[in-house]
Amino acid sequence: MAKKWWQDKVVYQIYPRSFQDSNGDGIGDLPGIISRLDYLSDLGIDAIWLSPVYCSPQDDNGYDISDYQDIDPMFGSLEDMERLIAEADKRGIKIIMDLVLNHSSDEHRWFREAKKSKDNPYHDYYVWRDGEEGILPNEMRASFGGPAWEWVPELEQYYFHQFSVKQPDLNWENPKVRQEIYDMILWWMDKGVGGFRLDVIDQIAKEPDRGITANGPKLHKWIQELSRETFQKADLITVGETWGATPEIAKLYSNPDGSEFSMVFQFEHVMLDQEPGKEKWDLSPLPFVELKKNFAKWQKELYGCGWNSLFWNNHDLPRIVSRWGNDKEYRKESAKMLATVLHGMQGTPYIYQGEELGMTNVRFPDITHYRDIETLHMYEERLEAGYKKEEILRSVYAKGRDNARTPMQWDDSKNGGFTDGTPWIEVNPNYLEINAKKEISDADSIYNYYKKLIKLRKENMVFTQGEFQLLLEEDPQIFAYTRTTGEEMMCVIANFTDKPAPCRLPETWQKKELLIHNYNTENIGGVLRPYEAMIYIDR
Ligand code: TEU
Ligand code: CA
Repeated sequence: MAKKWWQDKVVYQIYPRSFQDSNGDGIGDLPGIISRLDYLSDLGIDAIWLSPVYCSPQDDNGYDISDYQDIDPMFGSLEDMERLIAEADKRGIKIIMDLVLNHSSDEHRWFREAKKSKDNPYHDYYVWRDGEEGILPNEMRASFGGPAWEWVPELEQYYFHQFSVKQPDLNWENPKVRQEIYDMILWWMDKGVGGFRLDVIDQIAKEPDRGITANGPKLHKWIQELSRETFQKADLITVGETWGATPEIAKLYSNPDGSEFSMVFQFEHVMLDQEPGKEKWDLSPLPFVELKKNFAKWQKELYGCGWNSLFWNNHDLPRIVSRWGNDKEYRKESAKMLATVLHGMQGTPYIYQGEELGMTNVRFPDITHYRDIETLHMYEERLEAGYKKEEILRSVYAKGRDNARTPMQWDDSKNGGFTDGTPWIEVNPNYLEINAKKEISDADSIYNYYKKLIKLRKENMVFTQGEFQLLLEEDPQIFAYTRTTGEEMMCVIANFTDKPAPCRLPETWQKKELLIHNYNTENIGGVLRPYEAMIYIDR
């Protein structure tokens, strides 16, 4: 498979409202991001995936867009966006915009028109069903609670929404909708954006009458049209968000012929600590051996015929160091170990803001401190269903999306240097201990470890090209694998637990060059210390 320009790049995700506030209103903004570009450039990343900054009533923090071609005043202006693209470009950093194409906001002009009458030219931009009040077209449920159908009395029709009531689904069956979308994307491409992340793109081809949400029959036909009409006109980096992807499907999405996307986010590993048929809030432990086998499956199946994205975190997921690491006595070791294991694999690594600092989950004392629509709905639902408050909070502490959304911790000044005003969501009180300023100045920090991993990827082809082989498959503590090209071989070895781990690896590796190691003192053969991780290379 011919190498693509983006294959050795590293992407950093910014959740704009929580990154850096510049004007004291407590909400992060574009000028704030611009002021932190040097920080990102120093880290060594190549692209920024920017969560949505378009005009939005913010029902779902910008994933409900009311104007795709303007910036919400809360975040700045179109000029600020152009300046961000230009300033990032000066530092060799591309901007990846977040496209939410499955739904718009109910405050989008299209939807306001659509609601006026059945023969309004925009009516067919959305998904409607005739009906009777109180008798839903079917049983389908929306992601953020309640039915997926909302009654509009003036039209005597229901509209379909897979997410909140304020996120009506767009009707991709309508060629006019698709054309509007392509024109809008071309307009952004013209502004010099370097790529796109496509929100819940596997749900655009829904067929509600058949209960189909993800992976509808027309999905790939439409994605290929979308790609042909837009991305392929420039050499962009594109990544689809696809909760329903299997390796089989991901090979289509990331076909090296470029007919769909560069790659997709797949979520199988993220769902391993959730039992089938249960919700993510019903906590269950991570089956570690399954995790290894799952990664190995994706690494093997996409090798040479697709491309993986590598991530532990995003704005919807809890902080990885709290989730599968240890955010107490081994925060530093486990954060570095998790980074090692992920960055050693084949694919494009995504770092979520604060991950490089080892930022942790947050535990607010009660629900009034939380902001996320998903968490708030779930809380109400579970209270009604008879759960105890403490029990629900335990789920929120483990899985709530606000864990990832507390403000970026820049230094030990008020609000962690995020804002002079009152932050829209409270800063994690551990900012005195965990912050960028401290991390940058400590040579042994998590930040500097990430920096080194990013650099290693650029310097050693085996990171991007090597073939993956899982070692010690059934070992209950150790995650180990090799990556091999014709010239080089590297070996990633990690203890995933807080207990010493006897390591039955060929000792010869220990005589090879050590690329990176999360402990300062040499490993004494035979046993890995808690969360100990390293990468050896044989040239
Ligand atoms: O997320 C897709 C999605 O399905 C999420 O609702 C996910 O299931 C949930 O967060 C896991 O608990 C995307 C965006 O990343 C998310 O922020 C949006 O809320 C959602 O789409 C709707 O646009
Ligand atoms: Ca602001």
